[in-house]
Amino acid sequence: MSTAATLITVAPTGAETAKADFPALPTTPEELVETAVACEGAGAGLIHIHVRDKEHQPTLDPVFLREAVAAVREATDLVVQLSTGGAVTDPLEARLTVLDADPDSCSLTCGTTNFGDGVFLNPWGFMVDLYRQAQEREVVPEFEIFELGHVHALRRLIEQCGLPYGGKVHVDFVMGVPGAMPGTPQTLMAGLDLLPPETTSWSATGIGRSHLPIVAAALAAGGHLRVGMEDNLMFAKGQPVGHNRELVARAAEVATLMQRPPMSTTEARAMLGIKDRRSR
Ligand code: KMH
Ligand code: ZN
Repeated sequence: MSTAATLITVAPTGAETAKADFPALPTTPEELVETAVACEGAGAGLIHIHVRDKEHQPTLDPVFLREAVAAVREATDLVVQLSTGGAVTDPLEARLTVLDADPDSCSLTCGTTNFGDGVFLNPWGFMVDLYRQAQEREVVPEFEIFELGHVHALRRLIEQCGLPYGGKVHVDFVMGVPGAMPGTPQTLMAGLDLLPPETTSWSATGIGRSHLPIVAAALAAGGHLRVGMEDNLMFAKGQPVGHNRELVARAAEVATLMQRPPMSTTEARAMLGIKDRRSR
């Protein structure tokens, strides 16, 4: 597992925050592209996208998804990852259709979890369907871990279905969701101990106030980082995030101090085994 440079993923929008509550959240296509360009400039290598409709509501509309993928691909060299998690209210069938938008990568959450007041459903059959479709379409999944048991489910998935397209296994720990595993270094270390041997890289993100402790713990343990307004709306106590670029720039600064500077998009594509779709 190479840990020389750091992959910084930006998750700029998510499905949980309302535009009316947080106007700086990028929700329009123009804001998404502007954010992607700025975050690439600040050191991001991958963008995890949730799309919003014209009323700023989360949507899995295939037209919006395709347009978002095309626009970000046109404006940046970032690895384009679409969320298949959507919002907790999205039906499983609609979440499977996300792959029709031909992203480079997709999220694949390795089990059901409490998610605030809701339940984020990822039954085994859905995980297998999504994984097999991603393999067939040569889309690289990022395995999302919200609970420690999800790491064990990932083992089972790989045992049953083999490796992803590209042969790399990249895992992302999403820590500190209310009702799911806590965002603590101790929990991260327990998760790392359970990772399947096929794992080639991993990253972590801490929700809310666990953000900075998880940045530090992940870097110290040789992992990569995910940051962004999907996970964290406060830059510091009393200081809301003004732009996703601020979170990427701070992560890049900490990573550089730790002798783990941000990875280029070329390095990110190689590390994750991404198929090149850029010339289409
Ligand atoms: N919005 C959450 C319910 C993902 O993007 O794959 C799910 C989520 C995970 O954000
Ligand atoms: Zn997401």
